[in-house]
Amino acid sequence: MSTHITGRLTRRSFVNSVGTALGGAGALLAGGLPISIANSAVTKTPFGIAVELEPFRNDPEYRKALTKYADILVPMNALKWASLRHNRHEFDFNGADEIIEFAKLHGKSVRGHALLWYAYNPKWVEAISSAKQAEKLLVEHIEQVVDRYRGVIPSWDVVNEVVAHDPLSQGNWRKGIWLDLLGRKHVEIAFKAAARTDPNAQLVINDYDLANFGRRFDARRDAILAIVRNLQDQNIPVHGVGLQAHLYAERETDADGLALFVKKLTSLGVKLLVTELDVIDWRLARDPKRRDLAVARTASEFLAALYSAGDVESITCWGITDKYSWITDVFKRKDGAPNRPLPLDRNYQPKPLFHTIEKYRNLG
Ligand code: 9MR
Repeated sequence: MSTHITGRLTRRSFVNSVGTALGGAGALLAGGLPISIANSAVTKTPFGIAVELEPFRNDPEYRKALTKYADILVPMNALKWASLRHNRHEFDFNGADEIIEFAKLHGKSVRGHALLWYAYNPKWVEAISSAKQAEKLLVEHIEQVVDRYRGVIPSWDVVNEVVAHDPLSQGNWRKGIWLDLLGRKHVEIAFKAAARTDPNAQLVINDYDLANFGRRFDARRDAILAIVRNLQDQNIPVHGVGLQAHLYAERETDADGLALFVKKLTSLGVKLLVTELDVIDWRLARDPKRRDLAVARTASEFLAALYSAGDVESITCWGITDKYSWITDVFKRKDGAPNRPLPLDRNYQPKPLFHTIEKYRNLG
């Protein structure tokens, strides 16, 4: 069922009330952003979970795990263009609203994902052919969505994956409808529209493949830094960089490269968020116990590099249980064994990855 554009969902007081509901355990971050720390001590890094609608609606154990473990909920797909914009004239907020109401009920904060992405756009958007139309549509979309959740979603992935997969051979920018029609200023347009609509929101640039050894990874980190500097040079607000952290267990972490990246971001006054953590285990040996340890080790090396270099504002996993993960669809194992990419197993029992994340969260 679709709803017409109806303006704001609820009161600004929702997010502010989270801290109070927790008996004063809510924290105001440096940027003045309230964040729920329902299950944690004041110094512990908040933990987020990306929520898939299907199990959210149908699996009571899944909802229990969200309630038990998350400080922050992130609609995994429900705020993407293809979910919201079935046609040009209507917005369908139903899925996102379900998750956000649940968050509200359970005192969780929410992150929004994502206002601009080259992928997962509806066909009618892909069919747009003029720059003028594209800009109007993009600005209108961001204004409507950010305004509806003003005071309810304090942190947004404004742009997702705008850096090319391989900047060395492709140039810095990701090809796609927004770059094709608007050029590199599509990023500026998006951040400006988000900032204008909710001046209190934390605005984040989110991307993948930023953690490993190799010139492609160096180039990707440099491209992110260049975009952040460019926005800042024009006085366009950008508050955070989201490291997706879909980590491949067979790749080596570039601890020094990552630490340097964090230090540069910190010196630019930009926060660091882990936004989509999971570990791709398709090439690990089959034995589940050893595999779980290797998965945890991969995450540990990544988190150690980050925590050695600066503050981590939040750690969000792209799901919570191995029962539901995009990795099962995209990175199937040759031996047919089920993937084990997330903190809880299929029976919702914590795995070594869970304890590793806890260990770093306790470092605050
Ligand atoms: O996990 C998401 C999957 O359910 C969707 O089908 C897919 C397309 O919308 O997006 C997946 O999430 C992606 C995220 O939005 C951006 N970073 C990569 C994630 C995994 O593909």
